[in-house]
Amino acid sequence: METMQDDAPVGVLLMAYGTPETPDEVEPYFTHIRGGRTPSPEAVEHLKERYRLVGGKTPLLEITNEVASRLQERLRENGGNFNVYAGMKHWHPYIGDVMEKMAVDGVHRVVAFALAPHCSRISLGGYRKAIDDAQGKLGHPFDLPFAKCWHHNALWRDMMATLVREGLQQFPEEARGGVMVIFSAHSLPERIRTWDDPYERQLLESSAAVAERVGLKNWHFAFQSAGNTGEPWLGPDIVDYLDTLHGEGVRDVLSVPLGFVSDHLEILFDIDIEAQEKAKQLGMRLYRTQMPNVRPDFVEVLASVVQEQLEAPVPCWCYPNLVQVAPSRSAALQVLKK
Ligand code: FEC
Repeated sequence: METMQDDAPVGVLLMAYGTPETPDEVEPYFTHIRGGRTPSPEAVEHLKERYRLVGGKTPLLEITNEVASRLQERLRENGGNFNVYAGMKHWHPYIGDVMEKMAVDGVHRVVAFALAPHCSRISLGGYRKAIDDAQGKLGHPFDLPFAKCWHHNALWRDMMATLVREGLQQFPEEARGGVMVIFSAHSLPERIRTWDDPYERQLLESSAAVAERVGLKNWHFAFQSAGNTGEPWLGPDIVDYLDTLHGEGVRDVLSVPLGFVSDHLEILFDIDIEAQEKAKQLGMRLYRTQMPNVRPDFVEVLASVVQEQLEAPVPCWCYPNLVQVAPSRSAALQVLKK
């Protein structure tokens, strides 16, 4: 039987959505997203076309790997004993395969969280399931309290406020006061309302907190990237919402996709191509904030999420009945404090 070693590294598992690397990978990737149901050939072609329009593939994996490496560097400052890993929900390297590697590396204590700040059972539940499946399969004694959402993290809200301030600089000074800021996040099927999912509430809370930090008067929240699954999804959709704003006389818009943390298809296509085209048709000026990607202040945000999770794990709304056990504090954890 395996025994836990005190000098084993603490594992940090950053989880992201996953992205296909080639056009041939689009169909199996899409099938995985759909829980094994093969999409229609038309839907696959449509998705391939979106990848083609953003340059053939998206940088999601590279960015996630790079941020993992920078976070590891940060956590190891002053001798901290951390290994940071990146695992994907819907494509390689799958979360389960990465957890196998963590077991081989002798990791027992793990902090795992999705690179998505807000909580919904549909979204975070998929990450949780990937972890549970891997734990069941590996039979390795991981001490792994599932990380909650981290939308309330003060450093993240401060960083988002900085991104909004920087984003506003793209407009001429005299226009800035009239810019409408639209915060957005991935839409989900409307049925999440029937189980009192906290997703919408958290998104509005985050948007209001960031708006308050910047001192914004003109802001709204809209959803984006709704799927085509034959059931209603949460709205308003950002592209349609541009029509509404145009009707109200708004001409300058700053898009702030605060539900995401890196450049990927939902940003590079849905905002930079689709929403941008709509804005152009309407004669509106649309700029977007930079994504956190590998910014140093984002690495600090992630380090603080790790620290918070190690010190005081809070039950995740999606799994309120799970008993959350904090990994015991050790010297390795103290180094987070500068
Ligand atoms: O750059 C890339 O290649 C990947 C971009 C990508 C991210 C992402 C994030 C989220 N999704 C969320 C929910 C859903 C639900 C469905 C769904 C479908 C897709 C499809 C693609 C896709 N998502 Fe995604 N999502 C990304 C990409 N997503 C491609 C399939 C084609 C389409 O519908 O557009 C519907 C599943 C179904 O059909 O049954 C639900 C949520 C997030 C934000 C949290 C996170 O990042 O994990 C929520 C990035």
